[in-house]
Amino acid sequence: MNEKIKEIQAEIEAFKISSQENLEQFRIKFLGSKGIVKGLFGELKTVANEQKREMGQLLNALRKTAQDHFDNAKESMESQVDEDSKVDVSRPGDQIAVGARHPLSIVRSEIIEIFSRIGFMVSEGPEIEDDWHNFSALNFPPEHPARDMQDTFFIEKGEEEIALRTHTSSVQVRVMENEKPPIRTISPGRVYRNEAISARAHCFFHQVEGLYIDKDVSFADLKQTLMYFAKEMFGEKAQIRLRPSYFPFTEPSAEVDVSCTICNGKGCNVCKYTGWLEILGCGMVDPNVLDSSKIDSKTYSGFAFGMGVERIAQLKYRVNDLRLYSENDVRFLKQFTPEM
Ligand code: 2U9
Repeated sequence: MNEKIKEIQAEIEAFKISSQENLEQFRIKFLGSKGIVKGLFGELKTVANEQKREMGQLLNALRKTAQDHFDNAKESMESQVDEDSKVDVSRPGDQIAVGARHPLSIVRSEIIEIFSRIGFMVSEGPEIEDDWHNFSALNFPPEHPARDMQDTFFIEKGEEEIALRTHTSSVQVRVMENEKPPIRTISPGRVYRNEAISARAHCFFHQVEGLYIDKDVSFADLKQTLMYFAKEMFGEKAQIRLRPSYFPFTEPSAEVDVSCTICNGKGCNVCKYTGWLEILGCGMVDPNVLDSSKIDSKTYSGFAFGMGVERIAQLKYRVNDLRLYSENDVRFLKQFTPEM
């Protein structure tokens, strides 16, 4: 038995463990419950009593040799894994390129937020409209030039005229048809006009139009609402002025300027030395428009306004070419979201 133990000792020491598979084979062969070492312990009972103590000590030493061989191989294999994959867990991770919000989206959200703080709801509607909601209900006379193919993209001409909406007032006509006053709503959305594309014109752009209908709504309410908007959007120092204008759907109508945000009204090349920048149009809703949507113009009055989101963004960000908004050049787009 002494000889046998020596042979196995040599066999253990010579066993090269180079893989997880080898390691498991070694364990089963020498240290397992049916392994060689266990088997030798079983043979102890056949050994003469006077040799039992010595053999026991030899077997314990053998078991320790096998266990040490196993533990060392396992440990060096584990450190090998780290060495091979060379993972530096303290390294900062790769940066993930995040997208940026589109400037028109940022400005649209800001406009919506400003008006929602004074109780305006948001209403949306279809971009493809019928003649009634886009023109007739808004008091456009049959011969109005906007009804011309040159100004509007028609999808179907004839009895039932279908076109891409030219303003989001059409959405507000739908609100008036479906809801009773008081109505306080804004309609953000894309609108289409048949224009040649240039730095100052595009065949689509974005609007936010507002409508407020109730008993006793006055022009003073309109002015104060727009003053509040201008100060929230352009800062506490902003002033507004109203110039008379004309729209088929409002009477009286006005165009609204804000004091130049660059020179505070002193005059500079942005405001062309006038001190003022045009930002929106507005007016009292024409009684014909109320009556067309079955809102009694003798009981109710209202004001409305409309603005181009591109125009507001242009003043806020000094973007002077409308085409930039739809070219999706990432060098342009990534400039508007503040660093995170
Ligand atoms: C209803 C009745 C009236 C909305 C209005 C304007 C004046 C206006 C322009 C600003 C620049 C369009 O984007 S723009 O080209 N809009 O000047 N819009 S009043 O009037 C309405 C809306 C809905 C039922």
